[in-house]
Amino acid sequence: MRAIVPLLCSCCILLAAGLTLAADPVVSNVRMAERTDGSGLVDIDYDLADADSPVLAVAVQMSADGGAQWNFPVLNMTGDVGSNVAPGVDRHIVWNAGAIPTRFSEGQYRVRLAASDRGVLHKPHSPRNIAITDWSAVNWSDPANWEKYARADIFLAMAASMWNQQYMNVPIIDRIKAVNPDVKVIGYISAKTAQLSGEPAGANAFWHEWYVRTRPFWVYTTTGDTAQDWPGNVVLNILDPACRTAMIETVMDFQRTSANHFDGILWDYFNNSLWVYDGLTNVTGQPDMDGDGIGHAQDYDEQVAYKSAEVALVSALRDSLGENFIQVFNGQRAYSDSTFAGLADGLMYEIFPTLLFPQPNMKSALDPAYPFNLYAARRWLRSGNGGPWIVMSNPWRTQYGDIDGGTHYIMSGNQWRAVAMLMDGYASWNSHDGSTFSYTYGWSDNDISVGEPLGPPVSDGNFIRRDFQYGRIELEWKTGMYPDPFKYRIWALGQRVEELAVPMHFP
Ligand SMILES: [Ca+2]
Ligand SMILES: [Ca+2]
Repeated sequence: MRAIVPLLCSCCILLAAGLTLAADPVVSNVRMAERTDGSGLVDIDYDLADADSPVLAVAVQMSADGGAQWNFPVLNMTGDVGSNVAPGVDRHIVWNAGAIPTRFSEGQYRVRLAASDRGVLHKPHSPRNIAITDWSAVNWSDPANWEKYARADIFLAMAASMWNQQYMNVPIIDRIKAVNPDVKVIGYISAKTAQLSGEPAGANAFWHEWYVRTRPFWVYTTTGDTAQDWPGNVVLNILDPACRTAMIETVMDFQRTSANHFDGILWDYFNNSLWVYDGLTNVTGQPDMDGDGIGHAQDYDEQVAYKSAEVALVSALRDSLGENFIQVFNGQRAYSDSTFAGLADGLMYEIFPTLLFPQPNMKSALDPAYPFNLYAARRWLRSGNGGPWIVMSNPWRTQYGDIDGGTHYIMSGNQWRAVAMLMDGYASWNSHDGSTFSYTYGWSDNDISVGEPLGPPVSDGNFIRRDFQYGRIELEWKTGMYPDPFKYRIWALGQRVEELAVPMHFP
């Protein structure tokens, strides 16, 4: 069928991603040459050294503009590439460029290799729409994690995990940024509660300090009980300016004194009124923030004051840490309140797309006629700090029977990436370990690079398409409802690189 074999310039660029211990990987003598036999094959040869690692993870990155951007699709590579490459001279990769449907003979092509002695593949992804949401106690002593988490464009981390006794004086964020200076690291902070687990002196250093400083501002219920909105989480009276000050000063002190300086924080979370988990078994009465004997849910004045307090909290943090300190909001208020969202640099959509959006929930999220659609919400946000960031995350796990009768999990992060590619958001994968509300590290099984978008998405009936420098995405609505709202296909250089059409998927 095809094709003109591309003209190529080769160039050797080294990228050793290993950071610590005795010997870092070294890539050298990278050569790229097109075969002259008309086969369309291109040979990429290189030397790989590492004095103390028997195998390395090697990823290819390519540029079509002389090295200005490394977002050219890396397709059809075989040989000494991937997770288990032994060091040695004349490592060999075969690139079947001739099998790529799109002709791309013009351009200044460059190749470089990223080698990791921590097993991390630094594959290109473009556009920049990859998030990591991990609120677990990550082992930050493991250098592999510095590399893993650096691959994202934005990382929603647990602030208390980097501000605890073990790590508060260890510059984890600097180590992550040594791999990728562009990643934004955002720390999770509670917008309205303190954890009872923070009470003991030996508890997590941040949560303990938070507990001590906010202890005077506990909310009680209409029956005098300690108000909680989730088991073990005491509600704080953010209506009291002194409470807000205590919260913000705690953040400021750790941001200043710890070795871990976040780019911003994630407020968890802001709603239009206090939400209380209805499965609480050990709390009587209703939260009563203003102490007038009327429970929050029935107290309109209290709800109005609560919403004002949320604005005051955000504004006070901005006054204290500056315009350039990123604030991302979780919670349903900002999803539908454009004025409030205008105070945020980003929004996190938790359990996306099940909160706020009316059924069909995913279709509503992308429907320009629905007033709180994702395109609209993105326009409400601040954009001066590199954003806006709309992060879609969901730890729930869904599965389907595939075309061969096997059982597969739907990788929701891949689905959210399809959405992110349309509306310039950020997709978050999850480990899907099966525990509810467990936001833990996940990554795509299929890194994709198609370059930058060339324009807005175009809709035609049940189809949405968006073109990129080196590819396109096509989405076709099914029910529009999570967990199987749409089919989609992603193409790079005319080659299908991912498709989900339950019960079929590719690759
Ligand atoms: Ca090594
Ligand atoms: Ca009240």
